[in-house]
Amino acid sequence: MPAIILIGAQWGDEGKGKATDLLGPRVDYVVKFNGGNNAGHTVVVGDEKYALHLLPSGILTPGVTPVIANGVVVDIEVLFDELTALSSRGVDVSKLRISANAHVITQYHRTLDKVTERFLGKRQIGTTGRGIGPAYADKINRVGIRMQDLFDENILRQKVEGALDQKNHLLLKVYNRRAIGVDEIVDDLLSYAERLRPMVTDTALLLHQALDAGDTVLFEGGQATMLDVDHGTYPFVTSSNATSGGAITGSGIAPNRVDRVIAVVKAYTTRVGAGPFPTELFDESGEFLRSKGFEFGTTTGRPRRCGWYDAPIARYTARINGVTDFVLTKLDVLTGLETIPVCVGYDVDGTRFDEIPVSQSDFHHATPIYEEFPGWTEDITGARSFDDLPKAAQDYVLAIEAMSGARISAIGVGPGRDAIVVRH
Ligand code: 2SA
Ligand code: GDP
Ligand code: MG
Repeated sequence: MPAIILIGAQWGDEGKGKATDLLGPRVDYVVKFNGGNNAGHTVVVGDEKYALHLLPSGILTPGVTPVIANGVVVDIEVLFDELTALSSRGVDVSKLRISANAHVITQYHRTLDKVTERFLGKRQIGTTGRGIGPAYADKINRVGIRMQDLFDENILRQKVEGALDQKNHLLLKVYNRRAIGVDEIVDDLLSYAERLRPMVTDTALLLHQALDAGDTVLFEGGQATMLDVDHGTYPFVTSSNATSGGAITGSGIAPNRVDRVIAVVKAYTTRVGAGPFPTELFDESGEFLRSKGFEFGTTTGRPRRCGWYDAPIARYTARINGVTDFVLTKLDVLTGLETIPVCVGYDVDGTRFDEIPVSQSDFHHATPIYEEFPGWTEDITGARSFDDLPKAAQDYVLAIEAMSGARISAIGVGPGRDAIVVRH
């Protein structure tokens, strides 16, 4: 099983960090291929809790080589802060490798992210404010700064000048902000160059060689399918490809090398930021899920919007990503509910949709059609095999499996590393 892609099935925070960590001992390389420090992965190891943003979660497994591939946008200050924090807790970070082609998030990207959101007013996306969108916009506009540019001062200066030309105009004339100086950006970036040099390499070549040697490579997606810039609820998305296709372009590994695509899916649904969310709850059930599931952003601390499981979303994810296995997380959070509704389709102004409507306006107006399943009251956090689960919990899992387009291979029953039921 040499190349595995692991992605989020819904709007993020499904528990990808924990799922990655779980596969850790069987994996030689863990590759982050999209996004940046907008991600927030919480991994609980014994009594220790780690919150990772820019670094792949696999960094916590001894012996694994973590890789930040070309599809990632890197805030270098955050990178060193995270590396220092992990080192001080005894985690070996010396093997980290970063693509020479990965783009850099600078101060002007962070500034633009924040001012753009403020100017959008009611139409805000609810970004994490980390400069992700503006950094990807520069990449597509061909005015981005790449890791390799940090090793050539002349090139770096030219590129920063080019990038700032338009931005300073915008900051001064439109947003009424101060202009940003070329020197302050160049000096800041150059100050990291020597520390970065040993980490920066051709990661596509490194990963090809690893696969040729029979090593196992895990591609760890940030955010999730419904936040993908092409396949998500645009414009309420992040600015990268969070789907399995993003693992290909974001790393330089070809599609025919991939053996398995694992989607992590929560037993209910959450979302942070704005945008359509048909099963969202505004009553005490939503509050129940938020407080019991501790649904607050790992990066920003924002309360997450909560709702029931949405089977058409799971089926969509299965199709778009070529999912071979689902990891179902947070089943324990549903314990204590009398009945559990599952969305099986939508009503849009009197018309029934069994699949996600292609029109974003329809999706905004979609009212979920629910099927109800009986709940359970038994504590399931100690379950380690499917037979340990109460009959109602087993039936819930089997019912959503039948609707979701791929088998459910593992079930999370608590935040801890060992709180998992493995089925396949
Ligand atoms: P951005 O900052 O440009 O990527 O924001 C665009 C949209 O993408 C959403 N987004 C996320 N959604 C869920 N989890 C994310 N990571 C953190 C976490 C978020 C946090 O793990 O909790 O702490 O708030 C994440 N990153 C981006 C974002 O909410 C916008 O809707
Ligand atoms: P990610 O962005 O997909 O990596 O997910 P986050 O780390 O942002 O959010 C998932 C949260 O759920 C974390 O706090 C995890 O510790 C927690 N978690 C993961 N799996 C389970 C589970 O099966 N049960 C419970 N109760 N918590 C879980
Ligand atoms: Mg998260």
